[in-house]
Amino acid sequence: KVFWRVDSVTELCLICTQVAGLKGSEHEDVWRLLPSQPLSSLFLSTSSLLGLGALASLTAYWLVTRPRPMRPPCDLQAQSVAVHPSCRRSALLKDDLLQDFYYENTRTAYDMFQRGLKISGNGPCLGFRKPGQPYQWISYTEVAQQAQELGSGLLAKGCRANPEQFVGIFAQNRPEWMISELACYTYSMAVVPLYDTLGMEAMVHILNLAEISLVICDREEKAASLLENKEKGKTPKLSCLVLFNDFSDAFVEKAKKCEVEVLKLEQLMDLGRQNLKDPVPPQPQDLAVVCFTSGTTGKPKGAMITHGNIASNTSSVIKILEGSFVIQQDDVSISYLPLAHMFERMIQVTMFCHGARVGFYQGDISLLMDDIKTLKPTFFPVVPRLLNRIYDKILGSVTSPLRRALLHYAVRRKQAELRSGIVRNNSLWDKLVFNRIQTSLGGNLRFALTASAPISPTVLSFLRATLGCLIFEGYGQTECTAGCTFSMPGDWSTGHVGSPLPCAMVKLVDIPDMNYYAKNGEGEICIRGPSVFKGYLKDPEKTAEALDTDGWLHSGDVGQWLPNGTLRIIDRKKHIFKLSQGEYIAPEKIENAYMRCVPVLQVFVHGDSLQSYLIAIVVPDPEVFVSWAKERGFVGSYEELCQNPDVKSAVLEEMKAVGKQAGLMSFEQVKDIYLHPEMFSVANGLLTPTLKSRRTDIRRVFQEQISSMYSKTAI
Ligand SMILES: *[C@@H]1O[C@H](CO)[C@@H](O)[C@H](O)[C@H]1NC(C)=O
Ligand SMILES: *[C@@H]1O[C@H](CO)[C@@H](O)[C@H](O)[C@H]1NC(C)=O
Ligand SMILES: CC(=O)N[C@H]1CO[C@H](CO)[C@@H](O)[C@@H]1O
Repeated sequence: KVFWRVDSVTELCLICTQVAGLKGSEHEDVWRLLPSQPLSSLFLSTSSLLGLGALASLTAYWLVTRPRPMRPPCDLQAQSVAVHPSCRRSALLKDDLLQDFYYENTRTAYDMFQRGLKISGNGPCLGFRKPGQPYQWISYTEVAQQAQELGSGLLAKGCRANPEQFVGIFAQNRPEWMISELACYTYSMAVVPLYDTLGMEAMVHILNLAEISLVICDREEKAASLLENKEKGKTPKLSCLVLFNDFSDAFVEKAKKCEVEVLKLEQLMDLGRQNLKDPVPPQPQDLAVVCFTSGTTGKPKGAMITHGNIASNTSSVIKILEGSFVIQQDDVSISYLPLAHMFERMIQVTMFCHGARVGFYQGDISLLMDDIKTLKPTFFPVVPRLLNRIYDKILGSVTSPLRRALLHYAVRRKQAELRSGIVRNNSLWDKLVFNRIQTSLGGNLRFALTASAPISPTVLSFLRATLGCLIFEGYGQTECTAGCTFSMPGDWSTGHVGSPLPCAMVKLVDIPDMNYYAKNGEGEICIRGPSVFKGYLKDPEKTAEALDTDGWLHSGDVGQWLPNGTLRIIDRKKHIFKLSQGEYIAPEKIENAYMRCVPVLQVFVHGDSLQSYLIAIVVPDPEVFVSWAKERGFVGSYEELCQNPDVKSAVLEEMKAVGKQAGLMSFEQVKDIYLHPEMFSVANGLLTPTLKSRRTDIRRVFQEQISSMYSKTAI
């Protein structure tokens, strides 16, 4: 509980009404003023706040800002409906028929842009800015016009107007990216996004696999890296590079030597203008994007996403939001998440479909906050990593104990409101405490969407309170066009990823190895429906691994149905997970490396996507541990040694040395261990009959040790 002492109720009201009327930096002064108020004791709580309503000024204020709870589109205790015992669909659907599209005339990504073009009345579409300047906008008509010209230019350069024609795009997010993509859609061509983190080897593989002859790049450096491979004869098909930016004569010369033509985007558009062709719109079953994902091992796989996949996913989201959040023409979204991934693309398509605007960041993530402040977006697509940063920053900026106490108190009050379905940014607490935070995000935010990795419930619920806007969480993967579940408007509880989107059927499948059974409501998450992809490009083997013969996509994630029909992600089938900074970890590989360490008999490496480092539970080898310790000057019984922190450090050092020898990366090394004196065995339920670790059970048994290792922050 937080105590905030002031002289009397009247005085408190005066302060409150005054603070509520203040803006921005003026709050600073109030903060300085508050602690010096004469202090007697008054306990500020809900009841005393309600008591304030008696005062005329506050009553008036309250009447104006009286919060209205949001009506959820379905019963929040029954968010999905069972089709079969382990298979569920959205409660928003009338029957088991899944949703393909929302607006009758928008069944492809191309249609969706055309709809925006029609309803926007030539409104602004794509925005960009130079450092320190306001945003400039390209209108819908201009975008459509330029796309048609660019597309005609591609045709003039020998591209064919059909979905087997792949065009590479290798650039940061900017208006030209969208125009290039739309140019492809206008003539039924498919886009293949390339991005740096794939690595050159993977990119060469992609260019050859998709037989790409033309790549659109933003800068000379990127084009030059592609050219190098052509020079070495690795990408024989590559014959044309189109650049957004200016480039050097030397580059053109070099390209000419290896028979690659270099063009500026405008040149290609000019060419198209002179040879303008009528659009050849795609069909829903046509490929729109081949999205290559880099796995932990092996070659990248190209997920084939059709126009129908895109239309169904976006439509589902529009459907879920129809009661609470309708995207309007004056909505603005900020584009900074890589367009090479489906998440960002889906968001843009949704914005276009409603004639709304998309503003691009300057291309420098360190300037993102400045871009956001200038753009004042209403819609903020975001990933957990960034939300964590915002959370840390807010907490870090509040240093005085009084302010910190007030912040936490205010957050709790807002969270209580959220539980009753009220989402607002104009409560007393918003004006008093959260105003500066909201202004730093432009002050216009209505809606944020987080996806791509799980978010910590603490952070999510804290930000829902402080930002005062809707924050949804989605779960999915590229192979089902980004999304398969989504949080239901009005359900502000955390710890789950919502219920199935109207375009997806979700079922759980037994994983006997890991002790997950569908009859207990647990198992591998499988998805079927119009948003599920067609397969991996020219890779029947990988496709068969992901898609079974009945069309179910096997996600590799382990889920659990909650009683209210929402889904919780509880594990990974293949024991591969991501750390919070995005590095993939295969714990079994690391365990095998540590097993070579003399004092170690068994080891269980743990980490998850909310943590940035790994820890381990280690069972020392009873046969050698005591003598090993003695050599290093530690005496005691096996059990005693396990409890000795210095021995623990010695074991950890030894493990790190062995890990380094085995070639572990620094993020793969554990940062702390717990020495456990009892072996994992089949009898105590920690090993499977085939002597593999029962990872979930080990995690459960050592819950306490694991959280205590993570709570030591000084690592
Ligand atoms: C509060 O939310 C509304 C829309 O719900 C928005 O128009 C307004 O700008 C927001 N204000 C702040 C300070 O975020
Ligand atoms: C749904 O169930 C989960 C787990 O039981 C719970 O945490 C969550 O609060 C529930 N949601 C609602 C809206 O009751
Ligand atoms: C347009 C849009 O919002 N698409 C969504 C598809 O589904 C995923 C997961 O639910 C969302 O994250 C995407 O935003």
